[in-house]
Amino acid sequence: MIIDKAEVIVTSPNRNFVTLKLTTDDGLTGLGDATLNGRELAVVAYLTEHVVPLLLGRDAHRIEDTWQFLYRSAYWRRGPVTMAAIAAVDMALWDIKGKAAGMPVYQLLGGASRNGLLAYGHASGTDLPSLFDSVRDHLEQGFKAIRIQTAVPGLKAIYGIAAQAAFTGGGEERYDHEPARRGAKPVEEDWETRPYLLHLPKVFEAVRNEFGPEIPLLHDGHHRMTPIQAARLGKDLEPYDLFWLEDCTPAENQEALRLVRQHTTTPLAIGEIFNTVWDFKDIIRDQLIDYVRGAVTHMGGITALKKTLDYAALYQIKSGMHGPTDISPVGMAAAMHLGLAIHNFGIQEYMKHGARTDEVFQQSFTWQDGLLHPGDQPGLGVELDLDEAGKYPYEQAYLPYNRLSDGTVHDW
Ligand code: GCO
Ligand code: MG
Repeated sequence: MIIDKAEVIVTSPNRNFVTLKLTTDDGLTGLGDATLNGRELAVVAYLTEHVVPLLLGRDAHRIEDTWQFLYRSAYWRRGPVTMAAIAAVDMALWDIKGKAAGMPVYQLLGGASRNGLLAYGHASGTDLPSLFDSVRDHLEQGFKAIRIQTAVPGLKAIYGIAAQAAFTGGGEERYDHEPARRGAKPVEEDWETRPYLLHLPKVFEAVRNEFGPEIPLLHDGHHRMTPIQAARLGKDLEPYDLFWLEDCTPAENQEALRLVRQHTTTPLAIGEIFNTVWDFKDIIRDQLIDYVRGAVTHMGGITALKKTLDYAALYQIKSGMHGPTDISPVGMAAAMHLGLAIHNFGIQEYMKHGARTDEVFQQSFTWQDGLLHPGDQPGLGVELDLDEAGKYPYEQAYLPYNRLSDGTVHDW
């Protein structure tokens, strides 16, 4: 179980993915997801130049020790690049340990706490009829919880709306609003908060009238409001009983959530851009959120996110792990194993990957009756086809950014 080989694989079947593959001297392999949307090559360099040389010769069984070694020996801690690199190593080592034990990773984490993972999908529309069609389509696919994003009158292109998103994947195919666009520069989108605040409650009222009170509905504010704006939106949405309002304010200022919390009972979710337990420490302790949005891929791996979620459990705060298409099939598998094992699972975000991605990554998860399950293959249950991956070299892609109508750059 000595790490003999460490390869960093970049592939772009529908979008860019960075994967770490570790091989032990007894021939076991493990995969880890290190994809950081729009900054992929920074993680590739971090891994290739500074992590791979340190891994060779280490005991693959020592997951905690390797995590602590990579985190503490760098001296410069945290940050999305560092933590995505550590996450990839951590996932790959759990994958190897599972294969060595002949068990799926969720068994090593304590075994299943439930039959499957409630997952939500992304419905969106430029107007009510197209939004309703998208909701119906998700219901037909079996989703039992649905995120609602809508265009805003007067704004041309905003986050999360399928019909407004550009093509991302080599021409014929595209994700349902995967926001990163291939090209040398980020695309500019537009934003104004006032029309959004006026419009969104009407959309939720219409959706509740059409689809009834039962279905859990979610919404992503994508960091664009001030605390007082977010507080007002939370209040205005209370009649529509949201499962959560996500990223209502920029995540850096955690104190903002205290103000939002004082004004509304709409549940709050945050943390997809957080990268360590320290980002969550105060807002969990002060019970300012209801769901932890951290991704295994960006929070330093299974080891670190499990600790964060165990801490959240003390306060009845649940998981809501990030799962858009920029989390690779390997990162998604890690999320599913962790979500199946922990007691305080809340919901899992689930955006289907494109067909080419599913050919590069052979996966063993199942999706049935609105529930995800990671499957029972030893390890994480994902293998990477190197020949397929090699067909799709890296292509530069950036997330868009926002400007207000007067030209000011705004949170996207
Ligand atoms: C979500 C997220 C994503 C992000 C994306 C950026 O809730 O799924 O907000 O859609 O925009 O991960 O790379
Ligand atoms: Mg989000």
